[in-house]
Amino acid sequence: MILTDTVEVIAEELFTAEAKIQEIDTFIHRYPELDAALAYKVQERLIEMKCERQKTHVRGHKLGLTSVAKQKMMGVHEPLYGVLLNDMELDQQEPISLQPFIHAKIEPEIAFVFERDIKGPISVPEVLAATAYVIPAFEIIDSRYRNFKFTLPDVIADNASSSRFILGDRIRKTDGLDLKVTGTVFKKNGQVIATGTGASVMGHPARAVAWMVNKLAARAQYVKAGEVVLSGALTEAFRIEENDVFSVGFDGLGVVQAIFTT
Ligand code: 0L1
Ligand code: MG
Repeated sequence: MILTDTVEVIAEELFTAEAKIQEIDTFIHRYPELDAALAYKVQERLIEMKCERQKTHVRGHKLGLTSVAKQKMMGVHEPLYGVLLNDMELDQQEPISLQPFIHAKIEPEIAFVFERDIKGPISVPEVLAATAYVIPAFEIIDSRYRNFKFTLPDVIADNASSSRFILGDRIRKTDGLDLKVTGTVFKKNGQVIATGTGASVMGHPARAVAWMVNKLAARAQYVKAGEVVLSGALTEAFRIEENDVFSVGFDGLGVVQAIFTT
């Protein structure tokens, strides 16, 4: 099979798995040629399919596997990135049904919005200088793969397990903020389940953003002014169960909540 067919077949199966809410087997055994570079092509095709068929559009980008702990767990040495679409954004005031998810998890992240287009090569100070504001956020991840288990190329193809995201209603300029020491307290049903700091995201959330923008540049892509970038989780992700209420507070940034139903 030629590579363009491989890209089309994998993207189609991932699209269908999500649409039908069905977990599927990973692709790496069926397509041993699936490396990270080919997987990003699958991801790009999957995003095109979603934009065409769901009448949605690109809202931003996300990073994943940004903590050393998660990279070790996966046996990889670098993070990965994916695309956020308009129809993935949820409102923190609206109860969220679990029906569209296969086996969703939730994690706290710092979202960036930029006042101008940012293109690689870019440094961490340049990312911060271009930042219009940061926002407390939740990412809901949901792998299309059986038991949430995959290799790196598989999960890159699956748009980095993206599913939904929720932004808080307070925005903050980064002046006077040191995001690497920004602490977070993550609660489930009123009980603290995890704490973390910005440093767990590649030493500094803006370093994660710079890493992604530099990778995007190698594919002639960039982050546009006004797009949202989820910079990576400050704690581990937790499985979401019926009627769970999650909240997370970030020092100096504010809070965000996620209310689930059945
Ligand atoms: O946003 C994330 O960190 C998820 C990246 C993909 C790996 C996973 O699903 O845990
Ligand atoms: Mg994430």
